Amino acid sequence: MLIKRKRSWELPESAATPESAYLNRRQLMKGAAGGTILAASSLAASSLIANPLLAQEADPSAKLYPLKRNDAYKLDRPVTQERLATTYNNFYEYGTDKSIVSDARKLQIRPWMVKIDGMVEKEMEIGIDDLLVRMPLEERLYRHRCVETWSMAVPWSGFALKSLVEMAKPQSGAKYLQMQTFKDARMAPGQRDFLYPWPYTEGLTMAEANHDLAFIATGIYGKPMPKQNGAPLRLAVPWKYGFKSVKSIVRFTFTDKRPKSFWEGLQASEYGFWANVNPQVAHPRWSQATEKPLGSDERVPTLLYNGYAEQVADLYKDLKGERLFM
Ligand SMILES: Nc1nc2c(c(=O)[nH]1)N[C@H]1C(S)=C(S)[C@@H](COP(=O)(O)O)O[C@H]1N2
Ligand SMILES: [Mo]
Repeated sequence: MLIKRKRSWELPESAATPESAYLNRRQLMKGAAGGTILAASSLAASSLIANPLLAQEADPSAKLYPLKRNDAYKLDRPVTQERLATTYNNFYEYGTDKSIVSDARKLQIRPWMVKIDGMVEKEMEIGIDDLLVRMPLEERLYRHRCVETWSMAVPWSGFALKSLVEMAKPQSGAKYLQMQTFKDARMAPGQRDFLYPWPYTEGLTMAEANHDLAFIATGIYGKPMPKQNGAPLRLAVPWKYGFKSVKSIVRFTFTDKRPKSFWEGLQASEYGFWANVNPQVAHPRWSQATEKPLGSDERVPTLLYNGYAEQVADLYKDLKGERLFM
């Protein structure tokens, strides 16, 4: 059998060689903007490089944005530059390095049907634009901490996950909410790699899904979600490592069985179901004590539950036997 690659790699590998891809990109941008006289065509090209959002086709939901910010969600640090948060991405469907912006253009975001199934009163399917009309949309400032130790702070647009749960009317026996990314190798070349357990899957307990902080993001920086960030809808659970925040969701399944996530399926000894941020619990191969905000030259201390302990610690008080931080 053909094994293309060894097994202890992936997320970790980029932790070891962090921002090289991004730095190259930045040099490219500098070069493009540096010339004083630019022909019209190269001017257009350089603005595409400088702002990948411009390089995407118009999003039919664009008129909904920007949304009113909910000031209850505050940051303790500056907002990450838009250009960094929208060009330095993890999206394995489009490749394992961080520079997947141009590959992600293959993602077709309309029509986009979202299925809600499993232990619900009535299974349903709803198009993204109908869903956006039904949900209470707002903007929130959230931190994001990748297990690889880079971090960012961004304004997400979207709605509380609990609003979707309410619409779904789960049965009383439902214990977990499983969320899945689309599976279509024609628009996601990475999915041709059969060593990964596609589709990307994540899950939360019902208590987590109903927590105020659990958010479905449909935009960022006051605009519809760029493809590379997980258009047209992705999860944002800021007290957990970034891999929990599954992108480009097509299915929400209510179930009484704990979902097995993509990363658990690959390497259960390193990536678990809970994945709550804790600076004192090291990943088996590196420390989680500090992090590097995108765009910063210095590492800063990582906080318990990524700074959201006050809001979420209670969710876990009766779960001491669980591996909550992996
Ligand atoms: N479908 C899917 N969702 C995903 C991933 C992925 O590879 N595929 N990567 C995860 C990881 S590891 C992180 S850190 C965040 C990155 O989100 P961003 O690119 O918007 O910063 O998306 C998460 N969601
Ligand atoms: Mo991540």
